[in-house]
Amino acid sequence: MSNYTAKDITVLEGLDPVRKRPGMYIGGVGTTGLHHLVWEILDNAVDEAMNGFASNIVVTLHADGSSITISDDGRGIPVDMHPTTKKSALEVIFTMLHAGGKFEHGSYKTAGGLHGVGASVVNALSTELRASVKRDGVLWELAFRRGKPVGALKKAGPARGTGTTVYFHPDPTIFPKVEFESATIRERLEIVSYIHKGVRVTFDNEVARTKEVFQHEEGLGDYLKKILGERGARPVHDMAFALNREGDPRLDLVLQWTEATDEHIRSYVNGIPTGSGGTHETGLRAGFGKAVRNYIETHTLSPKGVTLAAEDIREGLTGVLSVFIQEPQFQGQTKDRLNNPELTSAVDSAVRPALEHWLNHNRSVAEAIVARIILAARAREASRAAQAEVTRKSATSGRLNLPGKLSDCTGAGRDDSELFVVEGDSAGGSAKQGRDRGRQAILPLRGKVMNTEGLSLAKVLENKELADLVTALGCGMGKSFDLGRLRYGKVIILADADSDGHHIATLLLTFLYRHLPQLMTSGKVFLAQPPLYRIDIGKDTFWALDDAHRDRILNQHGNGRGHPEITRFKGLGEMMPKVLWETTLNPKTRRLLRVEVVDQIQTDRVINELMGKDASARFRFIMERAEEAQELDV
Ligand code: 1YM
Repeated sequence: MSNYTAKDITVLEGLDPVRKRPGMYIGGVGTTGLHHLVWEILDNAVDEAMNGFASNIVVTLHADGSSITISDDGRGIPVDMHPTTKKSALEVIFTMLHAGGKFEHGSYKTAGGLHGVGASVVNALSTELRASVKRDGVLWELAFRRGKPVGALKKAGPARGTGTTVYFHPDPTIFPKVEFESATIRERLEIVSYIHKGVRVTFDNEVARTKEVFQHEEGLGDYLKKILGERGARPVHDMAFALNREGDPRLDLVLQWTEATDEHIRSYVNGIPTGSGGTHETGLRAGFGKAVRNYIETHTLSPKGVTLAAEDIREGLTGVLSVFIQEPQFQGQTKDRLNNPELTSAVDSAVRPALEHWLNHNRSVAEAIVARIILAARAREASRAAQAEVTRKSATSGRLNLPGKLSDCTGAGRDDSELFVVEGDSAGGSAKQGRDRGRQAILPLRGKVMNTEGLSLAKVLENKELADLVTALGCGMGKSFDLGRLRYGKVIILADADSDGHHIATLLLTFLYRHLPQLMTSGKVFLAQPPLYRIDIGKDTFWALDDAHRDRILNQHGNGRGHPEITRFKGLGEMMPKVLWETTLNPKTRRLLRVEVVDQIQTDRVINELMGKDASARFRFIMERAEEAQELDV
């Protein structure tokens, strides 16, 4: 291919058909058709860069707004004599339809222009076209009017370096409006610089008197960063997945899962944007879908109680796909959907194994992605029911009715206020009397809270206790969750220090983790630590959280100070309001545990495994995790 000779060129026919029916060759004579002329010449320069011979492309939009010059520093279009036509190769390329060695031979024509007719079509539809070639130390020039050569190929002088420059002015008798849109050109050039990494593309806009240089060493990786920045989407993993496959089809891909709620994929075929997707995008979705599912199955990360849908895997996914194919077929109103059926399996079978391999070799990244996907699935299940709940609520009353058994706080700004979710009515009574009513609210829950693991939000909200809790919190749930509407600064679970209490705390945490996960991850959920023992030694009183704590206190303070008096509380309800205040409620003396979700996948799995089994094991697990997080002395 690099040893091009004139005999490689195949001649088909002259340019009359192009001028007679321009729409057949460029799709139409409107703005899109007009810009096709630019893309055709640009594609030839880009091909030269793609094949490794050019590294600079300059596009100049001239001051008249209707003429363009494109140049590259490649080998220069060949100028030698064509044996059968006795014309220079340069002339043949610009005057013969479907002419060109590279279209028919091993090196493929990658341009995405309609019918791949290239330079001769642009020439046929231009009042004036000038081609100059620097090759073998000579500057060659050949000019055309409406597709016909004006004079012979001439040596215009000596030349340093090599390259091709094409100037053209579209024919106003063909195009109703000959005015280029600089934004359209700029956008295409920028994309070219992302798709063909390293190539330096300059846009010299003489209309606006601006000059821009686009060059990206990281190619699509840089493009992805730009898209993430523009969309304000925070990645859920550091390293993006990147795939670069040479061959047919050539395929370049970058993927990154983000916290955004929608999917955002941009795709290109031969450098042309396919805004309506098509067969290549279908293959991409099938490929990453299967890769992720395989990974989840292989590592038994499937969440219980919820089935992963394709939309869960796609949620927050941001990516760019670029493919190069021989004969693209475009479809749809705006011809921006790829229709080549073979591309679906080609892209699928390229993406799936590569992504699966990458996930398996980047386990922490993979786990972050899987956690993101499981979260999406849970939120989807939750939102369906939440939607119904919101509808029901607003149908029955215009505003949120606070539950009757909530003893709300009377003053305090929201950040200062606290909601204590308390087990049982009698404990609720002590807490209500012992609290600082200005800033502390009490919501008593009757008896055991239901186990919500694996339940849909609709089922969960049939439970009065939990529905009341959600109402009191005020922040909604599922897709309508809004942390800004949370009515309290802290949500504190206050349960007995015994195993029943632990069970209830666990059930509540399970509910919050599953159905209001953002509340958990925002660090607003706490566990109160009521004492299990009161220990009086002499004049001193100590409070112990559990047996071990009791023994430590006795060892430290009990020696030689008379007989310690130990009282075990049967429950919070037994505690005098004043004692409850001193030990558990008073911010100056109490200890709170902040509940933190350190590792979502782990937490998800363990909650699944533990719920339904031994309650104390569950609680131990949650306490351990809570203690891993910072202990608070408020
Ligand atoms: C501003 C537009 O057309 N550059 C360009 C075009 C060609 C070559 C180099 C080239 C290609 C080959 C060999 C080859 C073209 N050559 C042909 C044909 N820039 C622009 N730069 N030597 C030079 O592919 O073998 C068509 S375009 F047909 F001669 F090969």
